[in-house]
Amino acid sequence: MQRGVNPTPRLLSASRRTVLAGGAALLASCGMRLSNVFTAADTHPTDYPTVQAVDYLGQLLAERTGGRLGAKVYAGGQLGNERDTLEITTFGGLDLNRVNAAPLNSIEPLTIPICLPFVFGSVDHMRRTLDGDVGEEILASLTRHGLIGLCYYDSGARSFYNSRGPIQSPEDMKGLKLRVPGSDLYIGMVRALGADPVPMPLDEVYQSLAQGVIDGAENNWPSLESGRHYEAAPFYSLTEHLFTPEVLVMSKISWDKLSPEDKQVMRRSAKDSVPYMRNLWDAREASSREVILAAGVEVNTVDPAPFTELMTGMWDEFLTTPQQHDLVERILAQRES
Ligand code: GTR
Repeated sequence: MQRGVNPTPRLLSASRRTVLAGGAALLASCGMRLSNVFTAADTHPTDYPTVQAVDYLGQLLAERTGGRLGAKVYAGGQLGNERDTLEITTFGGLDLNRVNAAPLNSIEPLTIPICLPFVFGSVDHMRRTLDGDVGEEILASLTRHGLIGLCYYDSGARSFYNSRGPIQSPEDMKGLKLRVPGSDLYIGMVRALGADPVPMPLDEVYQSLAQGVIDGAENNWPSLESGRHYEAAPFYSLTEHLFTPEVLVMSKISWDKLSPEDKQVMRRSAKDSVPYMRNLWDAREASSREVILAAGVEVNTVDPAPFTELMTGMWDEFLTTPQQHDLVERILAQRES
């Protein structure tokens, strides 16, 4: 494997996608891979569990190949938002990308079942399902889009937060302008509750909350804390409507340049980074909760019944193929009785 030129964050910030796209195309036309240190993107900062998990994966790769392979994470969204970096990954401008499953919905419809509200009843249910054949099938479906699905990471439960007041029932959501990731499913979900969905990338949420462009959003404890969104939206209502996982993908272009042995090392190391990530996640969820509560955020539990009814009522709109229905049935079959 040849050592190539690694894109630097400084170069990328000037005109991120264009420069990256141009560089990748040039290297691809020369038949070179970018580097044996895989470039990885993440929207979260360096202390976030997903970033640390990919760092750990890099260490495993280095250990297992005598330093021949490794990974370098460009954290904090410095290479662009998830939709953009996914596109870049598909054409080989990035080797690895840790994204949420939601932006994959518009790329591969088989990712929709694991993003449906209330499809998972708990973190254990989500972990168990994704560790089994359902998880593997969805990862494999990404290959036809130029992405190798390597593993899932945790993302806890997502709930609504806003600047107006506690949400006790869907009635309280009428007319709220709520940010959602760019996924039709999330847009439909917020509409089903009577609120106004505003799709936008994560890095614009803090500013938009502070300026009153949006009233709120929905996310897990660590994202609410890490992006300091709670400062501008001090009401967190525990709807726990989504357990959408994170997904680590590799560019198929980068993958195809690996030897069969290195492919195995990559797959095994990615899987081995999952328990490491889950430990970090559990600790981070607890510490984020403490920070948020200490900051005086009003946190309330909700009766999930009316939310479940409205949000599961829109599932069928997004399940258009027998394979998707089959996945949903198999996910539900793994619920605790
Ligand atoms: C976070 C997730 C990010 C991103 C973000 C969002 O929980 O880790 O990958 O998807 O949510 O809402 O955009």
